[in-house]
Amino acid sequence: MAETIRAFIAIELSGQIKETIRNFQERLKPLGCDVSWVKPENAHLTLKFLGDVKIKMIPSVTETLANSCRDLRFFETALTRPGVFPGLRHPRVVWIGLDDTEGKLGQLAGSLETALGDIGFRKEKRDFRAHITVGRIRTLKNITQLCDAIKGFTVPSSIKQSVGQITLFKSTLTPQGPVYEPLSQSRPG
Ligand code: 2AM
Repeated sequence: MAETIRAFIAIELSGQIKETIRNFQERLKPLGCDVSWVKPENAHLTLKFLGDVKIKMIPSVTETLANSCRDLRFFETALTRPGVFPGLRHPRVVWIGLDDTEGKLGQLAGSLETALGDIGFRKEKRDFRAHITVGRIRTLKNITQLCDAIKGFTVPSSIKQSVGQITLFKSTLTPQGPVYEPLSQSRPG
């Protein structure tokens, strides 16, 4: 049997961003919705979900990340606003956005997509949207209250996130929720 691990590539978030996520969730939790909230300490910005990866592929994934990072120049982004995917009519995921008006996050995700495609990873069909998932909606219980509260929440514009490193994570699904473990980190060369 091929040994695999579930893996993804992400940007780790600052303590200040995690604190904002915690505050946002604390505002929404009393609404009594049926949402599985992401633990703030687990929150991240996913650049590429790899799924089940053969362990023997991990060194070439790490090398691909290092190569993609060579063109990465340190930059800053900031939290924008919260929202839901795919839209208010069928909300499934609660998120907070990250500013990508300059397209740098999209370019980074795109270059990873291309480089990982070259070593056999399936291309993501959906367009990249710079977001942090903060909750997954299980049922539509009290959904109107949830959507109204999300629309009414203003994220302080001063909350910045620096992007100068990408992390390959191992994800282990447990009954208590996913456990994420960094396997390697790549920085600009
Ligand atoms: P997202 O919800 O932030 O978009 C780790 O599981 C991360 O991989 C998740 O935070 C999720 O990012 C992303 N991901 C993308 N596709 C996924 C899938 N099919 N199953 C699980 N996670 C996926």
